[in-house]
Amino acid sequence: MVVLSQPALDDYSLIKTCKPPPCPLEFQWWTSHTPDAKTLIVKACEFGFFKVVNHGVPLEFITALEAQSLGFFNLSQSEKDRVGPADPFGYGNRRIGPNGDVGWIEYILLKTNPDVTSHKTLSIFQETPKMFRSAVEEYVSAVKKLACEVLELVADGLGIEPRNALSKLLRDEKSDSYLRLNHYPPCLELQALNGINLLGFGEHTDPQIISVLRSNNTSGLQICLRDGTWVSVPPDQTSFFFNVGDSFQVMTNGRFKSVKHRVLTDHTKSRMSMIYFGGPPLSEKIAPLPSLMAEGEESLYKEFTWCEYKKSAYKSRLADYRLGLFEKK
Ligand code: GA4
Repeated sequence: MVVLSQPALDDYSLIKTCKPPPCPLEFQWWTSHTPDAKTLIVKACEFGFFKVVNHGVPLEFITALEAQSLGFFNLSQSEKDRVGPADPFGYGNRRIGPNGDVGWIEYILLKTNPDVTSHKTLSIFQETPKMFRSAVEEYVSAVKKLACEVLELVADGLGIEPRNALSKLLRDEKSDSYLRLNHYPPCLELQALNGINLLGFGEHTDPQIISVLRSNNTSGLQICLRDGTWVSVPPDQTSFFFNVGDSFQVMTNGRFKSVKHRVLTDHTKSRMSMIYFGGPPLSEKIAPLPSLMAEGEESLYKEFTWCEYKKSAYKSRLADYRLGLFEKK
């Protein structure tokens, strides 16, 4: 039996935060009821991060999954450890990825298209109440539908035909998409130290096409602006936050930006977030869409498949600039 010791408090990065910086101007708000929604959504993707309101995902799906996840995180450590450590699927505690990254977090990472190889996904479902599996399934299918609607609107805005050219990658039964349920406990040890926060999830970009995040009403999520400033995203438990992933940046030859983000822990309140990572099938070639290329425009990136990118991502540290290896010099 291998027993992994937990990292000590000194192993976590401490972040000194001054006054929370204001919300950036570029921060985009989008509603499907706006007539020029397709233009706005393209602008939002160029920025790389936006919030979707009036999304149509039933509130009961959101609250059911939050309650089921909390039920799991409230189990004793030994019960949770039965479905860990994350490999990358399953229950993970403090360790993120296979290369030494740590954060003040515990989580469940699941494949959304279960197959026999994702044994950890199956074992989580076997170890938790039946309600957990149905809450995951209902939530994922509603959020995936929303992500596909957004991708179709983006396709309209960019003039990509057919309009399901992007969304079909997420709808494909072989789509390599994940659901991540994150629990950031409050860090009581740091309560007395005003202005010092623990890093819950270190800075990174998401490798996939698009990520859809919903959190409870606790702050912590920050995004990095082009000039390197970190800004806090005000929490909004009724909306979904979208971010462009590395693959989407490549598919638009750098026009859309995969924005760096991170999570700082709150001293007093626990933060819960659930993120759907929409990825293509493993064999999909990730390359700029021909219809988006101007005459004579060259791809900024070497050719690669999603499988190759993912393998390379799992050899990297969280904060690494993963696309660097695939850029044409
Ligand atoms: C970041 C986005 C998703 O959470 C994730 C993460 C994955 C993991 O936690 O297993 C990675 C990270 C993420 C990128 C680099 C590698 C892989 C941890 C890590 C150090 C599930 C994903 O797809 O990539």
